[in-house]
Amino acid sequence: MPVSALSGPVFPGNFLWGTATASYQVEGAAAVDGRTPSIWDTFAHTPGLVTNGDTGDVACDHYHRLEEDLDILAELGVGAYRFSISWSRVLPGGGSQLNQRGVDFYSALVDGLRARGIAPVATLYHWDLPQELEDAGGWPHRDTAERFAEYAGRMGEVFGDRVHTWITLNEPWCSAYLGYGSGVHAPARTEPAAALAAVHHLNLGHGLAVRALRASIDPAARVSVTLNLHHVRGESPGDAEAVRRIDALANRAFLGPMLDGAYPRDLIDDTAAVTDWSFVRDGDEAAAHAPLDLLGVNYYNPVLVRQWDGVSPRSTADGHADGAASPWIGVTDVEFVTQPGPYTQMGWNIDETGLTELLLRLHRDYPGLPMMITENGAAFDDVLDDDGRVRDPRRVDYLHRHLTAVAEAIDGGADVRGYFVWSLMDNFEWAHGYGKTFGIVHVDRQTMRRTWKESAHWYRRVVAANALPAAR
Ligand code: IFM
Repeated sequence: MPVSALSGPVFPGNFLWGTATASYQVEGAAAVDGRTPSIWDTFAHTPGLVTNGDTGDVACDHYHRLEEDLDILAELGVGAYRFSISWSRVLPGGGSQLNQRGVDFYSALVDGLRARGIAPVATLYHWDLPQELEDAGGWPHRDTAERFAEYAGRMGEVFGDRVHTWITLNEPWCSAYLGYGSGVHAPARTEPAAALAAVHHLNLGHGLAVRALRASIDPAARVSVTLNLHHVRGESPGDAEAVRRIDALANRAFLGPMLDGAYPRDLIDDTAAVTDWSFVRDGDEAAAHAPLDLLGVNYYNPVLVRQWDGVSPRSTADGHADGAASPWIGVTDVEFVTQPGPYTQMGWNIDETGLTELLLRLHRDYPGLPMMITENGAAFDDVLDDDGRVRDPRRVDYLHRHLTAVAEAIDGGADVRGYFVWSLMDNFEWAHGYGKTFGIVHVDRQTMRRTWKESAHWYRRVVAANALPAAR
């Protein structure tokens, strides 16, 4: 890779730089203009489920501060912005009647981005299922996949001439395993078989949605899905079986149907005690396998596993196992090993080498498929100093490391087309509430005032140069 005047790697000429957010995490206006509750409204309003009793009722008030936030994006100089559409804002109750006021909000967002030369990247589902669809069974129920495809088609009809890239699902791993397995996410169910049925109906819904989108959008628009693929390492060569098990559940459960048209046999065998997978009907795997233009990759940290000896206390340090139930359905003989620091505010270890390795693996396994980093970033306990500055050198260091890792993957042949920082601004970090701050822009919880952190100033320079500085 060439070296810039900044002396760090230069990215390819058409590399897409962006930032990302999600509807429930930033919009607020939860009961405004016809929006109805999603499973996250219900979850957040259930006492004890979210730290401090925080909710997304107001979030960052992005709904009412759209112009200000669009101007921040323009000043950052990013080429793209990844946001998500709240299903229950545009189709209240998960029904079929379009809510014009909800549509108007996203129209203003999309048009405001385009007017500023920023490409809209729209995620259709970032975890906020309309509550009525959960009441009817949620993702373990086949009908939800069909409803999702209908919703996708409607969005394609409305925004299909203006959205640059569509992402069907964000991190279906979380929707299925954290929502229905460990229950630390909405809808807080702890039903292992239902979690695997949810995996399947998310895969199916994705494939049906891709087809529905393609029928209505500009043929030049790209269609993608975002997966939080886990880069799984074994503690020693003897842990290969543990790696295979976790890779099957975390990664191949989605990559298999979506990109290869079949569930991996080992996944079906590993989970045979939990379900017989009879919810997979003839033709479903082919339906889930819809050609994609891009694969969205979210990366935060690698995981380290080993075979459990069955005697010593079993370690579950995977960063997600804070509920009583496990998200790792059917896995009783694998331990998640605590990795060396440093750690982010989430307790996630910082190790960018996993990102290079993951991208090179995907490049090997799916050689013709371009990729985009649709999320990467870190939470730290940032402080707004008396002089009005937020000094966040650890975030700058994290971003520099991970962008260097992306550059190395590109050097190794991986076709990576873009990078989106998670997140544009501090926001509602799900069950952790507002205490975990990922933003490059600080949001004052009382006044909603936005303040650029030093990482935002740094990112602006990187975007402008299309290159990294040599030193962090
Ligand atoms: O905030 C989340 C986001 O919604 C999905 N990916 C991971 C982020 C950090 O936890």
